Amino acid sequence: MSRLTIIVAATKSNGIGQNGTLPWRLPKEMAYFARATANAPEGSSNAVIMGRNTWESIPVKFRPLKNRSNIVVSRNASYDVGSAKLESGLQAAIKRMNYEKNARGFIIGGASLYAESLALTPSSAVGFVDRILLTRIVSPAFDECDVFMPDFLGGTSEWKRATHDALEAWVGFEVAEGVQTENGIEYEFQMWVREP
Ligand code: FOL
Repeated sequence: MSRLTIIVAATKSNGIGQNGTLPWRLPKEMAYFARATANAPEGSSNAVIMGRNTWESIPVKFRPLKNRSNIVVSRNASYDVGSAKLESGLQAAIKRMNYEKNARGFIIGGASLYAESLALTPSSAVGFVDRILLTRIVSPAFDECDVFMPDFLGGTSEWKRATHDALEAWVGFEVAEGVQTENGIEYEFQMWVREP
């Protein structure tokens, strides 16, 4: 069973997208995403697993995301992902990540892959999401969002927030602490963990 990490930027109502794209432009936040997902020990690389809509949302000039193994999930076996890798489902994508011996596996979206991966149980053998790198968009509310991440913190959630020191230790670089402001948008870098 491999441990997986979800990375996501979401509003307080869990909005993550609008009209097939990100509702905000946050260059420093995007730089954090790129660095956190690409940072791997010398001689190894991480995998980023994404759904087909998320793949299409990445500007052509940035995909496949450099210095990472890009695995795209689509039920359409003839869907063209160029030099990225195509898998028919989440389980197959995780298996590929495992035999490629990637250092870390990140689920980078979107809504349906977040929901499906959060629902994996430790006994499901292939993988389990035990960490979420959440960038919480504090304000504005972005009420126009039309796609949402599941409310993983609601109800009797087993998720616990890690300290900022633990976040930096895990990603392997210094991360700005507290509420950040970029383009008038307020957000915070957080890490949440749960035990298998
Ligand atoms: N998680 C977080 N924290 N922020 C995000 O923006 C985010 N976005 C996605 C998934 N998880 C996220 C999915 N959407 C690129 C574009 C959209 C996207 C993910 C990545 C992208 O172009 N990334 C480039 C950086 C480009 C740049 O420097 O502007 C990369 O190399 O990662």
